[in-house]
Amino acid sequence: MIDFYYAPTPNGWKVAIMLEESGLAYTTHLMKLAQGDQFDADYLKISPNAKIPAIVDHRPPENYRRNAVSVFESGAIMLYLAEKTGKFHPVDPVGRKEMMEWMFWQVGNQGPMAGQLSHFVNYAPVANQDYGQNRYRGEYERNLAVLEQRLTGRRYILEQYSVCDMIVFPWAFIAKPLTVSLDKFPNVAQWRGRIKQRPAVVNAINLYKKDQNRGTANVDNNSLLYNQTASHLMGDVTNDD
Ligand SMILES: N[C@@H](CCC(=O)N[C@@H](CS)C(=O)NCC(=O)O)C(=O)O
Repeated sequence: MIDFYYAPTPNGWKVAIMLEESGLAYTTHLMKLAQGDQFDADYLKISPNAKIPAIVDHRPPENYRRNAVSVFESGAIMLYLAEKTGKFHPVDPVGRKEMMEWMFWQVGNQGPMAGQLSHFVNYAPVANQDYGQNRYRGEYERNLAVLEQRLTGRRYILEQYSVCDMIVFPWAFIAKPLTVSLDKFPNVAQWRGRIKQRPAVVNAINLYKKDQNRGTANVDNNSLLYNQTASHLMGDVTNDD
């Protein structure tokens, strides 16, 4: 059994997709991020960066020689689960190298840029939106261009559907709410449509959908989530501070 620490966000969906696709048994723990569940002392032992997603696997592979294994960071979780199940990852050296390239590209480029764009589109004070929105829309679109070129003549990022598609999909899925049209990126649009209809992906996107933050918690009313400092991890900060 796997404990899955989750909120209905693009980073949460990545792992939800992998869990659904691979048919592993899991228990979802809905994390109320606006209320600060991510700073709970017990959760920080699992996920020291105070973010979702994270997992605890109570039946890790034997060679771990542990009764339970925790994993944080979406890329690390996806690779752990791919290795554990032997599914959705290439094993030949070139395929494996390419998988690593696209996984690291996602967690180091597409994800952070999309996350910042989302911040400035959805949560930043109106007076401070412009510079951030323009910069991160440009970066988000630049990353879409990288993906567009990779998908030329390909159905998936690697030879077959893999953890790379699962990890890249969520932030492309929400292009429209991020104020970006995929009209300029036809390969991405087709790939997105192909993945969106997979039953496992539908289940993942619907997991606790009603608990999505649709802008109710924002910079003006939630200092826990939007004005984080070192004190959030080292001191005693509550939403009333
Ligand atoms: N690099 C991390 C990013 C995770 C992340 O940013 N998670 C967000 C939700 S999408 C979160 O937990 N936010 C809570 C917070 O910032 O306090 C990953 O890929 O797992």
